[in-house]
Parts: sequence; C-alpha cells; structure tokens
Amino acid sequence: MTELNQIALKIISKGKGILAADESNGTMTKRLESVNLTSNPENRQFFRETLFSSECMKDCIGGVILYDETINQTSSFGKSIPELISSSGAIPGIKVDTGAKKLANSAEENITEGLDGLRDRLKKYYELGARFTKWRGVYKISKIYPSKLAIHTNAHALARYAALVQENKMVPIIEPELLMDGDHSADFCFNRTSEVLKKCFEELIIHQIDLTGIILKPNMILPGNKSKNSISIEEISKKTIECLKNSVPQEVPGIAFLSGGQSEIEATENLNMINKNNDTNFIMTYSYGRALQQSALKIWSKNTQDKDLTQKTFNHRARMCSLAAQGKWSNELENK
Ligand code: 5MM
Repeated sequence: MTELNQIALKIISKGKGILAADESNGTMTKRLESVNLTSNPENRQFFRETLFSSECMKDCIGGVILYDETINQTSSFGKSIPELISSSGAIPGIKVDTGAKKLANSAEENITEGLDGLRDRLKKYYELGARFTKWRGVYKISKIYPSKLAIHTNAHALARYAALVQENKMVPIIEPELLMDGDHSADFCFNRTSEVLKKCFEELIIHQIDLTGIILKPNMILPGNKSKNSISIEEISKKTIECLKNSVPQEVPGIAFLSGGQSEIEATENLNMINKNNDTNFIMTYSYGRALQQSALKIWSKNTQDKDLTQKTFNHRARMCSLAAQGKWSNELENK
C-alpha cells in the first residue's frame, strides 16, 4: 500500500466522509448574507472553527477541505486551523484551483484555472499541514453541453493538477461536477457524466497518476432541477452505481459525492441507498458542503454565541451522513 493510498483510505474509511468547507470568500459571503450575517475573516473563522471543534469530527469526518484564508488562520483555541482539525484525527486538505473562468471559444462554459505557480503553492500548503487537495471542474448540461472542448480542457487541467499534487505527496481529489441546473432527464445526466468521467480517467492515465492515491468527487446521477420527471431513490442509486462502474477504473479506492444543491435529507437518503445497493469495491461516501453545513449555519446565525446548539446541529447532520455512508441511515434515526 502506498503512502497516498493510505491517506486516501484514512479520509474515507469506516463511515467517515469529507467536510467541504472550501467556499471561496465570494461564496461564503453569499452564504452568510443569506442568514443576515456580515462576511468578514473573523465571522468566517468563528463559524468554521465551531464546526471543526465539534464532537462528530472524531468519528464522522475523515478530512476537511479548506480555503486559502482558513488554512492560514489561527483558531481562538490558540492552535492553527490545520492543527485543530488534526487534533480530532481528521486530515486537513486544501482547495487549490483558483476558480472557473470563461472558456475561450465556448459561449457559455467554463474552464477551471490555477495551474500557474501551483507547484510552489503546494509546497507551502504541505508545510501548513495539508495532506490532500481539491480541484473542481464545472460542467453545464444541455442539448449542446458539455461540449467536447469543455470535456477535453477540464480533464486535461484536472490531470495536470493531480500530477503536481502527487509529486508533492498529497492526495488529489478529482471533482468533475455536472451541474443540476436544467430540465434534462436522469438518463441524459448519466450519459453526459459517463462521457466526462471517461475523459478524466483517460487524461489521468496519460499523466501517469497513481489511481490508488486519488479520491473521485462526482455528482450523483439525478434529473435536472427543472425536470418534470422525478425518479425514485432506488433508481438514482442504481443509475449512479452503474455509471461509476462503467467509467471509473477499479484501482480508485473511493468515491466521495458532492451534494450539488440537494437538500440535506435528499443527499443523505440518496447516499444511503447507494450504499445499500453498492456491489462494487469502491468506498462510497460524502464530501458535502451545503448538505453538511446548511442547518448548522441557520442555527448559528440566530445566536452566534450558542456554540453548543450549532455543534449539536452539525453533529446530527454528520452522524446521519456517516450512517448513510454505511447504508445504515433511516427516517427513524433522522428524527430521533
Ligand atoms: C464548498 O463549496 C465549494 C465551492 O466553493 P466556490 O464555488 O466558492 O469555489 C465546492 O467546490 C464544494 O466543495 C463542492 O461543490 C461540494 O459542495 P456541495 O455544496 O455541492 O456539496
């Protein structure tokens, strides 16, 4: 077992998943303002360190993805944020892309940037305690999207990123996210997602990536959020598993889904069913941002001094996701 494989497994094994707390300041500002709070470095840190010092960090969270501002902050407990995360047994990680920018020669698509100077930034993040990283490619779905150009360029960038990350002894999370926006069917999402994943792995293999030392962070197979045809949780799970089986090489140790705009309960129920039906060797877990933090943020916004209630809310959500990652979640446990 290589060192990278060990890190990957430590993050996603035993019912653990990933807390995606890597919102850039723009996104975090939207989240905080949506609950009438000011977005400043102090508030961003205070909310995040409240989560990172919660009880569930020990059993349910194997890794936390941070944003550049956060990995450089010192918590009010005196420890640096990466030390605070490590003290619970979880592994600190860092988002290293610099965001999705307009893709030249495509009218409405994006290419994720951040390769320039990445090798040096990675060295700095390693020194700060990061042992894994994240890069997100974002793809629109419609009759004409994602285009060949977006599929090709984003896969190439993801592979170049992954090579630099492994060179620096960290595990790259590969996140190709096909957005839920649109009226497309789940089958359409299935076909487009398969195409994107296959291209990503083709590039990862060309770039000689050690596939045992990565974590894939894909979307689930869902109908678009404006689609008139809803499908059952059972169908979502079966289509998601089939898509991954057909597109992901066996060596990949695990898959940590993004929540992508699903509600907390939807993201939990769907992951639970995926695990009940999982007949692959892949570990299937969560790398949720919104689906782990939404309720906790709402509670925190009502009284930012009430750390206990905020942590209780986050603990519950993380425990439900952890049960789902083992196929052991139920409505009864959710509402207990
Ligand atoms: C936490 O949100 C991350 C995106 O932040 P920016 O858009 O500000 O860069 C995002 O990459 C996140 O890690 C994934 O999309 C998963 O988050 P969700 O909320 O979809 O589970």
